[in-house]
Amino acid sequence: MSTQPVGTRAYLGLGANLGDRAGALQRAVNSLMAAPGVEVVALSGVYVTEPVGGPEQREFFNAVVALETDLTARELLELAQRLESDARRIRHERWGPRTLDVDILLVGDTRLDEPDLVVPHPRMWERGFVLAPLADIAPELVHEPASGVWRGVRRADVSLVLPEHR
Ligand code: X6L
Ligand code: MG
Ligand code: MG
Repeated sequence: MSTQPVGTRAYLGLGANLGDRAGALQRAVNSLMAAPGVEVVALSGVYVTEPVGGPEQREFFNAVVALETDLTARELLELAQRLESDARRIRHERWGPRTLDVDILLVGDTRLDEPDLVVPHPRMWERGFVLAPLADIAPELVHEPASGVWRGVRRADVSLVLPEHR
């Protein structure tokens, strides 16, 4: 039995490198499942990834989730920011450690170029910590490296789960 509306396929990138990293990613998935107008349709594996950019900091856990949604990219950004705020994300320095990061990667064929929201995410195609998990659930979108492995990226020993629809 389907619950929520379905519409556009969207992909969100999740990252965390402070506190309970796996817990933060799973709570984000749970909140997305509970959000009106959003159905989570696929979860990537969880990857342990070397931090890119910013200060010396702990390794990240990264994952990608696929949604079917009737929300716009802008509405998805507001939802993403609510999840970050629920995770008590505090912005110290640029590219610094965070309890939860939720990035809008792709929203159907939406193209947006606004000061606070660029879709598709302009740097996603260069980042192994996005492409490795994205390849799990949308391999047709990803050119895997000739070496067959993403640098600085390995599978974590934890997985995300989809809670039952309510
Ligand atoms: C030169 C200078 C080359 C800066 C790259 C790349 C900066 C990515 C910021 C860069 C540069 C970012 C994550 C992360 C961040 C994450 C991992 C960012 C924003 N977020 N590293 N670094 N996972 N592994 O989610 O993406 S900060
Ligand atoms: Mg990010
Ligand atoms: Mg972000």
